[in-house]
Amino acid sequence: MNPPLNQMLQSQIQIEDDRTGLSIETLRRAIADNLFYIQGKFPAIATKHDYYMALAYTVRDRLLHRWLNTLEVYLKQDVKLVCYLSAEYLVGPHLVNNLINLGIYEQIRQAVEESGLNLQQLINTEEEPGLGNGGLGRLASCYMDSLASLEIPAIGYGIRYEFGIFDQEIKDGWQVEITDKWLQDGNPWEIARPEAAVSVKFGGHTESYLDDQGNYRVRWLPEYIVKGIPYDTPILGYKVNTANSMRLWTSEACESFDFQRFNVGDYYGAVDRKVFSENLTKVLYPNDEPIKGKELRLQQQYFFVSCSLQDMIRIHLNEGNTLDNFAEKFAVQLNDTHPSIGVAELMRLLIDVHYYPWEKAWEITEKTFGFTNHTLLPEALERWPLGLFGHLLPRHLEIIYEINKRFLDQVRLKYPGNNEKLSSLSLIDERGDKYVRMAHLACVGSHKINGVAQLHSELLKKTLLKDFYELLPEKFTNVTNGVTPRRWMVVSNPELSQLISSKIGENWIKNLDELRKLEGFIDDGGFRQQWREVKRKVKQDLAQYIHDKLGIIVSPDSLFDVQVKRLHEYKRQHLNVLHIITLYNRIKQNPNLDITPRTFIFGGKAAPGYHQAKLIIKLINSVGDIVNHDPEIGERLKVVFLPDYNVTLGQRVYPAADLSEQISTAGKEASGTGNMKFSLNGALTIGTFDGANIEIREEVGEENFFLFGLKTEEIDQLRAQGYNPQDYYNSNPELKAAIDLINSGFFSHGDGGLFQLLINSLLYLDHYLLFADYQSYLDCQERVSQAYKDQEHWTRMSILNTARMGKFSSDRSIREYCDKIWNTSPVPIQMKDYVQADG
Ligand code: GL2
Repeated sequence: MNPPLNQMLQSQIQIEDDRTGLSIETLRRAIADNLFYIQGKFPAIATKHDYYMALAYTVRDRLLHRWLNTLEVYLKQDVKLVCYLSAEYLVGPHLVNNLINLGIYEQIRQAVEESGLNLQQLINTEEEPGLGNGGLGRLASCYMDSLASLEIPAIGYGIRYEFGIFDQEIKDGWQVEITDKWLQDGNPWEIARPEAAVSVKFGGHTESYLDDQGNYRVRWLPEYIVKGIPYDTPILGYKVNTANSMRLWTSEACESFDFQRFNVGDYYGAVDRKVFSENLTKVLYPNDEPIKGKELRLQQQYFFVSCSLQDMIRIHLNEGNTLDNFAEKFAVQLNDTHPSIGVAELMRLLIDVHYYPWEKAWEITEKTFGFTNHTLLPEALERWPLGLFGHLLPRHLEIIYEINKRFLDQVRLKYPGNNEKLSSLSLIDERGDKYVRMAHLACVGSHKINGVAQLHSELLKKTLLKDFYELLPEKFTNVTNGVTPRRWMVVSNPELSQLISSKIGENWIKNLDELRKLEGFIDDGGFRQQWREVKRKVKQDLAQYIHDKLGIIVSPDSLFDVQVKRLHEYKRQHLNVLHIITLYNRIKQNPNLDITPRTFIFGGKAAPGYHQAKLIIKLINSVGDIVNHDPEIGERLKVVFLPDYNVTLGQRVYPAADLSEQISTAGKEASGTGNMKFSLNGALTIGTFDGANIEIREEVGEENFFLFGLKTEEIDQLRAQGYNPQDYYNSNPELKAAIDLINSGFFSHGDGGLFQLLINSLLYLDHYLLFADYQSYLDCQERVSQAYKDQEHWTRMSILNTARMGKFSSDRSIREYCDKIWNTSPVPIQMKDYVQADG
């Protein structure tokens, strides 16, 4: 009997097509085809970049089936969508991640080789999109990976900065910033959707009117309107069919020219508005944490939030809904205060555009939003001067006043006659110059507020948001951060991933708790040997990279002691430097000293206007110059500053580390996520009782973690007594010697003044308590050195670190967000008509 017609058709469709096929031959042909038809090149004139593009399009075709299928299912089933609003995404390179998530790395490698090329070289050609500063932006990208891998319908909304985080060069030891032109050679991963453009208003004034039914209404008459164009990038989950969207907005002028001006001969005036509008999404602000009230920054925030909320409403209404059930269909997460203007914007859209009564609009708004706080640093709390805010967003200021009025009524009921409470909780700071407090707006307008590690969430309740916690305790929760094991193990450390899979299978990649099974192999000497060999191999690779980039020779047998993260005084890279100088002094005093050879590796960018942070970079490089060239030191100490630390470089560095430096002043690092990446890759941590370090230590066991330094309560006590850094300087000869050596100009060609600002800030203020923690840090480092001498024991500790990192998968974090905050569940995607995900 003949097979039914649809089965016949199905089998015909499954004959390999150039855009979907996964056989090596088809992939090879597709790459050649794209080179010709998309890049317009033939092999003899094609550059590496042309081949990269041809390959990227080949991979993108294979994503598109999953992506469109996913979108279709979301549409048909009218699913609940998580909308992650984030001003930053530190995406990292797409190509290799997509190969891993599609499960076609090996096929592509062979197809590329058969074309006479090298896959690694093509992978290295990709310019990573650096649309974020540090941990906060990288977290957003890990969460996008987990959302897709867990099959949770989601859109990541953000800004398509034309210039992302600057590229860093080091000249004469100083940081030099170079514009990041990531879009210059084209971006094969995104698709523009001009048909989904929206308009965003700015400035002007409001006026009230009565509608046909006699209702009091307000309309906003803006000074100007900017167009937002979405660009979509598919974010594929790991070995599932779900591909969610990252939708980034670009600003454009509504009209290319102002024709009235053009007609009267004012050509330059005519293009002014266009240039002004397009400037809005030109550049990412390069400050990691504290930012000052810059008008353009508020414009950026409002722009992308308004675009995104209008987009959600359009999607919702297109599906035949009314806005009554908006909160049941959209869970909108505010990634820090940057998008918190969304609370006022959703109220505006509901009231002024969709004519909802205040009470109903407020109910929808509060149910829709969740707010994640990412820092306790008071200087990072966004406040906008009232004048600036009202000038740019006059209608939102009115709405915020009304929200505040109603909120303060609630406060009065709870605390009658307590003006202190009213003033501390108010959305408007009126203690001097007036400001709008964005964190307060986010707290009042969200149904849940979370910190990003247990300690941080506890401190939030005790300090920064204490009054809110007392008033609204049920809103507060914690979701400890996590990182995706796909990028931070499978992509970045294929050698270790393969070793692990050879022992416990591949399920750990989707269920990181399975790494616990490695504990069963801890007594297997052969396995420990293999573990060491992998570590040595990746250290050798990094040593080669260091040599190629910087001409410094480092030994892969030395202890790789690594601190990579943004430069910030609270992260205390300079405490690390004090340790290096102390070891240097010890060797100079006792040239035969037997110490564990170490390679100190640093990397990280400083905000361009943050002088102390830039001085710390200069200090690291200056100390390196002396230490690395001192024959008496030899191979015992090397100091390396890796320029332009970014996701791509992180992928090289984490796997090669023996020791992870997580040495922030306790209470200052909200969570940290680098700490998790290191541990996952088998590094041991030297760390303070801060952020997620505490939970990492809890998981890996205190005997497998090097803890030092004052705890938050001890710091509070010390400060209350009156902290005097001079006491430590005067009573600790090694500390004094290290500081004096810097001050003497020894590291700066005799210029004793070069580091004076930095040293004086330690001697006379030491806000981050380096001196108080110095001795404890040194003692702990000594324990590290001793431990490293026993390689068998060190390997056991390393394996246990990896084995016990299950908790720190971003999959676990996302599950918690789904349960505690978003109330969403997975929607598996079946492929129709096309080949299945696993090929
Ligand atoms: C940060 C915190 O400083 C960091 O500790 C945390 O891990 C990340 C992600 O939650 O958020 N806050 C912040 O503003 N930046 C961070 O990295 N930039």
